[in-house]
Amino acid sequence: MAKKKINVGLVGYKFMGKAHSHAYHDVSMFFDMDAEPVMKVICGRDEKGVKAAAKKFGWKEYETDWKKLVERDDIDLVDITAPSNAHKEIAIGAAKAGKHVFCEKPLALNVADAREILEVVEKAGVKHMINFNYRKAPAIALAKKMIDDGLIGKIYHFRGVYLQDWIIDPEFPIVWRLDKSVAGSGSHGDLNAHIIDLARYLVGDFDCVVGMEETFIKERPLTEIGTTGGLIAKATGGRGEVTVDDATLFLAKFVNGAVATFEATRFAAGRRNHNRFEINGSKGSIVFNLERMNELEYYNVDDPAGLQGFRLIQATDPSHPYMHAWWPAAHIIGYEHTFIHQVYDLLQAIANDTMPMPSFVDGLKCQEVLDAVVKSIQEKRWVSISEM
Ligand code: SOE
Repeated sequence: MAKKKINVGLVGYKFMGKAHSHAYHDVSMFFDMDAEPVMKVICGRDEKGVKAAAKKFGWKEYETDWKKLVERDDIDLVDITAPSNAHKEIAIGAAKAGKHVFCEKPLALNVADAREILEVVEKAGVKHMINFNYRKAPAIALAKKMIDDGLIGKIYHFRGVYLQDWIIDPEFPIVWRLDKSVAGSGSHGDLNAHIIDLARYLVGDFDCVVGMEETFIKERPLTEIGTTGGLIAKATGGRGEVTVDDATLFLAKFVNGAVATFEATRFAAGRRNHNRFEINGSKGSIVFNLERMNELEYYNVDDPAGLQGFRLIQATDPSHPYMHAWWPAAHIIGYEHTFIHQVYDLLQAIANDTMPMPSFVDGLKCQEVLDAVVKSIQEKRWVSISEM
């Protein structure tokens, strides 16, 4: 039987646009799919840039207006990789036009907007997925299975850090990720969003939080128009105010009684993309570090005395999550593969009429924690998630 074709319209063509394009391009080469993605249309405001991206990434056509894209009859799925302040309008427009929606994190600039987006997609009856791609790293999916199988017992601690250093130079210019009106927040929404989601996935729902934040460099050069790409940009002569946090740290309690610490910063010299967590339970511990993303450390309290210690599991065996589709054991995979796994889960869910995970419900729950931390900083107190 011919596979169902899913026509994709992608908004955005920079760092995340490229990662998503690559995922659609490669997914059916490796995974057996119930549906086939068609890289139909890529959309961006700058015609020259989007036209070049369409050619380079393999999209059939391009558009310069997302409103036209979402109204097209030949699009089934709208994928949003534009900056955070554009998520709400595009996601709502796409859902109202009957399209399935896939959106980059964080879902919105605040809880009220995230809630509105969720209401609209649910009312429209479309599939929705948020791109918390680290859930799809085989080692993390394996950690989830080990926890669900009871291998580390009752969880006591989650200790998460997401450390970067790409803006440590005070002369690095103000790109959109440093502009509150576009990004919503700085390291908090960009990096804590990921580790909050991982904590929810692996430990459970949050109960309450208390946090602190710092903006170390309060003023920076402006960005020369057209020079932004990924995490690079050129400075102009003018200067402007940095309106987001450089670092946000917080403590949390989970509903199941576990406790946690979180730290997100863009000022950890030498830490380029250090997304690491440790989970301690009554029967053992699990440690993950994105810089060694094919590995998972596991400690079992029941190992014989005298032989105890952390063992290193290579999460590359064909029996590990997603790894059947790739190479023989220990032929490692990378960052871009997490997007392929995410897109695989999304397309399979659409083909089989199920809701992909993580969905916008997870996007909203993450936003509630993000906003609760901000409220706790503003009001200098513990904030319960139920207040949000
Ligand atoms: C930049 O901080 C960034 O690309 C984030 O936006 C991503 O979500 C994260 O996966 C890596 O770092």
